[in-house]
Amino acid sequence: MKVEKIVLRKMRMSLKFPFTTSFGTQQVRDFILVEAHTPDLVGYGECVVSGQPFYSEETVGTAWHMLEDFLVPKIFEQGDIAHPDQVSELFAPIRRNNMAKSALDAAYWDLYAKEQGIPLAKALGGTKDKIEVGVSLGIEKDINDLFRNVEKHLELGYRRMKIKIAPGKDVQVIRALRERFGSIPMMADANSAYTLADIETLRQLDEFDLMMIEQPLAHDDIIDHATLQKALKTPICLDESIHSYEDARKAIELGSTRIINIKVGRIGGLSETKRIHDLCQQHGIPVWCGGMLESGIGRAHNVAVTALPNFTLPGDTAGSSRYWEEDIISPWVEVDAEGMITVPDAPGIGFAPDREKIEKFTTASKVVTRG
Ligand code: OSB
Ligand code: MG
Repeated sequence: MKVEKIVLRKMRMSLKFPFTTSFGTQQVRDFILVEAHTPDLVGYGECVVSGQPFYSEETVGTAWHMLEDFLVPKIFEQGDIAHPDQVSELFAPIRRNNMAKSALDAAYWDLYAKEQGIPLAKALGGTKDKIEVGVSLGIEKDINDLFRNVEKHLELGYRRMKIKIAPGKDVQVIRALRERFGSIPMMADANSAYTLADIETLRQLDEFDLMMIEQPLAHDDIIDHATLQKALKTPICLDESIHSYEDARKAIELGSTRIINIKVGRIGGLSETKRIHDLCQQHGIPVWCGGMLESGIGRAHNVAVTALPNFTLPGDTAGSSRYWEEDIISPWVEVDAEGMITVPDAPGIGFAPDREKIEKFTTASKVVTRG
């Protein structure tokens, strides 16, 4: 891939709604877009950081620094990159900063698929034409707002409801939803709001037949989760705790998780996604694709990875219109009445970037040319 120019863009978009989790509320989405230009084609990647280090330690500022001062220079020092797997290999000596790394990995994967003239899903080894999706619903002050949100997304066809929980907004909320909506496919995501001292509360959730409880305990834990899993019927799904193939291997070995939420940014890219996907498949651990409130670019990558065969549970990749008044791709990611997204068959991510909208939401940019 003869990349001659890499463009970094700081982006700011506003969500249609404030999204509240156990670690805070966000409505403004600050993130970074990466473009890898050859004379003929452009590969796109989204760096799913946010303005604050609450979900992970990375922010727009730290990722910009890593991209500008280390990752882009490293790519340009290297001769030609023939396959996108080489991007993560090249970055391996640099510790962590996975979201920053992932943005370039994703741009090279898109570019690679475009050069091959095949959809990104195919380039990754995807086998599905359509993917099944659910929706992640934030914490609401008034339970009636949550009821309305669940009702709306059931009507739209979404295949499962993920309910954000936090201490004081857990057992009562899930019970109220079960009483109102019956046995709909439902799960809870705690974003690390509990400790083993809360085991009784977490055990009470067992009664509601949830598909899983996502990341109940600390963001960096896999030991206490193993203890908790032994005390629960409901499967635990790890999100924040898994940053790599090695993390996944150890968590599986310890019995800390029965399902893994794969977020491409959190684990450092699409090549690592494939490795973790394959590992989980060998161990009978289903995976699904998590979300970071992505713009259309990151969303398109999520659609592509979900075409891999062991993404057997509905992901958080809701349609563009759930999040945005204006998205930066055309067409938008759309969910049909059965809660499915059709995997595009155009080359690369298969959704055309809307250059006008990209410019509109760019707050700063930097062009780096191969020296
Ligand atoms: O824990 O999965 C999470 C959003 C931001 C940070 C963390 C999480 C989430 C979501 C939203 O749950 C998923 C989405 O709709 O993109
Ligand atoms: Mg989560």
